[in-house]
Amino acid sequence: GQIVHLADYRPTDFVLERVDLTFELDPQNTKVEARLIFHRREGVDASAPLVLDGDELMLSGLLLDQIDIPAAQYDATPDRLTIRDLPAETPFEICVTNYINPEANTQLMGLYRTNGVYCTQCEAEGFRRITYFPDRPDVLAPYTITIVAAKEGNTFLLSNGNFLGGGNYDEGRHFAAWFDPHPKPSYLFALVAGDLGLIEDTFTTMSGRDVALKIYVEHGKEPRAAYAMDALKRSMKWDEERFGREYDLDIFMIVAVSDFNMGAMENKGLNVFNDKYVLADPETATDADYANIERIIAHEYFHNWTGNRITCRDWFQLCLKEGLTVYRDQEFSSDMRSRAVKRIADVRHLKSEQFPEDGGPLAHPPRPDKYREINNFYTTTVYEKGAEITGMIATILGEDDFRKGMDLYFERHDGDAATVEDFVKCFEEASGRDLSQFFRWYIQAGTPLVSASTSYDAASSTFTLSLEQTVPATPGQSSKQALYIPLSTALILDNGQIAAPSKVEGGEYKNGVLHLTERSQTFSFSGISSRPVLSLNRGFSAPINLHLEQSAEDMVQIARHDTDMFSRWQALTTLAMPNLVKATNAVRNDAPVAFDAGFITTLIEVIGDDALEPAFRAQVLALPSESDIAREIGSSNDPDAIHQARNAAMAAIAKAGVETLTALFDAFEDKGAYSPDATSAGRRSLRNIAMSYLSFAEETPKRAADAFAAASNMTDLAHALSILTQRFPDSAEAAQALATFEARFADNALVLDKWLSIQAAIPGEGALGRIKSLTGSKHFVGTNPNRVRSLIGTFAFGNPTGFNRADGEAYRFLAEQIVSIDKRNPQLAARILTSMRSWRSLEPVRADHARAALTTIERSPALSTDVRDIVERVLK
Ligand code: DPP
Ligand code: ZN
Repeated sequence: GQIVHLADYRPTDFVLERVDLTFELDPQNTKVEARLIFHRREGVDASAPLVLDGDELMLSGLLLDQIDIPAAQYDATPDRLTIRDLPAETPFEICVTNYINPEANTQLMGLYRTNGVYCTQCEAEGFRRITYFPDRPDVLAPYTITIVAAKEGNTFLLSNGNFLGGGNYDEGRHFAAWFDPHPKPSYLFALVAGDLGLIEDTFTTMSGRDVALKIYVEHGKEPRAAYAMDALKRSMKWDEERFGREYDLDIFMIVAVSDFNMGAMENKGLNVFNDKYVLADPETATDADYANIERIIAHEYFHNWTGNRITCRDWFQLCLKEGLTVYRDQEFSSDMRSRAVKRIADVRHLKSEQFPEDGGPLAHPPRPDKYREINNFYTTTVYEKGAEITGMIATILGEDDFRKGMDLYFERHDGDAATVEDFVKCFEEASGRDLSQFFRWYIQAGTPLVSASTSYDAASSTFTLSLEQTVPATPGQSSKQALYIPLSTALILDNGQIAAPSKVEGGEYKNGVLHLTERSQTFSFSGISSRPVLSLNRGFSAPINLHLEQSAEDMVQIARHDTDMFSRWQALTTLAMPNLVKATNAVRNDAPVAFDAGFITTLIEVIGDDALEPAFRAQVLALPSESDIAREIGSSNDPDAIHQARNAAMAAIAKAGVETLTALFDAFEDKGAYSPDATSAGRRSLRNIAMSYLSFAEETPKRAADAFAAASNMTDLAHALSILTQRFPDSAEAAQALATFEARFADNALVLDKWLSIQAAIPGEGALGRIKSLTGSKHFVGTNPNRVRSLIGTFAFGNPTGFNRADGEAYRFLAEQIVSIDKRNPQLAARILTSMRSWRSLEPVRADHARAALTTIERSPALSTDVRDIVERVLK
């Protein structure tokens, strides 16, 4: 793995005009014949050779314009094919033949087998595991695909584009041909062949074209694809209405497979999905599963325009398609569900996943300028911070200019492999604004800190807000420039109204948004007749850490009365945090743990307010997570103390609020048929979190055991099982429920993932032994990424006390697992290893154990580039 630099980008020497691939599928010996038409790019030296990428390939045949190329004219290694003396001016055809072994492909990159189905994954660099090719995103061409396979076991032969035709081939074999007229890069290629069940529908586009919609799943699971189909149709409609984007082929297919590294893949016209994000019914899927399916179906569909029609020039531009497409799927979910609740959930996710990445050894800009292994840049920074940046453009420009910029982007760059600069330029032109300072968001890593101080002068009716921004140093970037930070801001008066200042000086303030552009900037608001309460960064308009000295009374005022629901939630979180930090310190010092009564009273008042939607109240009840608290404390963390402190807070809230919580539990019992809609899901989430609290006020597992027995859907069943196992791990009820659950879903791997992850999350000393014994369970299949993520991933990412046990045993266990997983699936191993990224913020004993375990990984022979890249950066 050599380091690749953005600065080294240059276009290919040869232009690819057309691709024609023929596959003769065989589980162990698939023949691939690639006919590629090239011409030399204008101005390129006539002596320049054609260099194609490969990965573990072996060349079997090579023709130039249908004639054998002499051995002296080319060099073939497993990862490169170099051909010399090619025509200077005229187009020519290269025909490469090679054989690959799908069954031996455990990396799940390239062409592989999953449950008897042939399937591909090519993003980012998987296509070069199929054939020698200019495998980079700026090489676009139309593809013709012919698939030949045994009829038996391969009812469906699928690829990108429109179906051309098919029929019998020879004894026992048949074929199908596909043509994708839209020029595309190789990472969007897909092939699927197998025996699958199918559900079908149609969608009529805004210009009146009928598109055939097909979702392929394992036989017998067809009914569980209905929700995905519904989500797909809603996505198609939404993209027409919101962004004017219409689908562009006759057919759109989704295939669900059980072994998949990512969540899903947006291959042109043939999305391949991890089955976890397609299959759902009330008995087997939780509300969160339904929401994820809706979101990811939409995400992959939206890529058809943001990613496929307009792709990336190089992999440094990954956030061009991912940040924008996450922004689009977030907007979609907000329109389908509750916007405020969606925003709260997204910010919670951003803070708990992206902020630690940005504040640790793996920090990188959303648009990095170098990488060693691109697979390691499918990160929450590229995706979620990328989406936040898009959202900030929308905030700075306002809705109309943002839409104009998007329209211009689609119009100007359709068919292009574009850059982030191209994208931002469209918004500059559409709005007339200079976004050059704003662009720093893409190229500077680190979460900015904005410190705010305020004063009010009654005599002049003036409110003053002083802001100062700093961006912390991150690996490779010691000094940073000031960012352009849009801060949605309101001054709230005594009567709850938002003040309308007569004049604002010190910078731009428009439509409720302050434009902070200097390192230090003071805004003064005139005509404010009484001291207002400041509500800053409303809706989390910028992804920053905010330090604002604000009295508890002011925060309570926001929590009770702000018109912005996000701000109300944020005020309560801000109130909670010092309580949780103080309690953690008390636990560590064996001092009594106490909580501010005002905070608890306000919280209980808000959750008891029936005027508020249940899903919002559930978000209010969900305290900052243990990792949020660790991040707030920053250094020398003791995960056991944090856990105890957070539990003590839940117990104190449960004690003070037992009547309200019991009333919520009783009032929101699910009656009637299950519906996955957001309102119903919100009612369930409020009732379930109330039950979690009540488990802290009760001595026995009775309530949870009864709820487990009474549950009529997976949301309630899994939640009851979580409470039983987390709160009463040694009870007979917990053991019984685990056994019942296992027996009832013994043949449903996706549900058994929940059984694995619920157990992997049980805190405390016993966790490691439990994990070790579960790795021997017949339900744990080490080659399946979903199983590995459910058990090992949940343990490492989602069980702070169990994983960070003080003797370091769990780090050593993880190190062994990483080295072993790496041998078959480097991408998966590297991803799980990122769970160690915050080791330096642990107290010294744990940190030493963590370093030692990481060092054993680093010294292990034959590491993949994926794992080597992560372990070296984490240790640096
Ligand atoms: N399939 C992944 C996604 O959609 C990578 N493109 O984000
Ligand atoms: Zn994506």
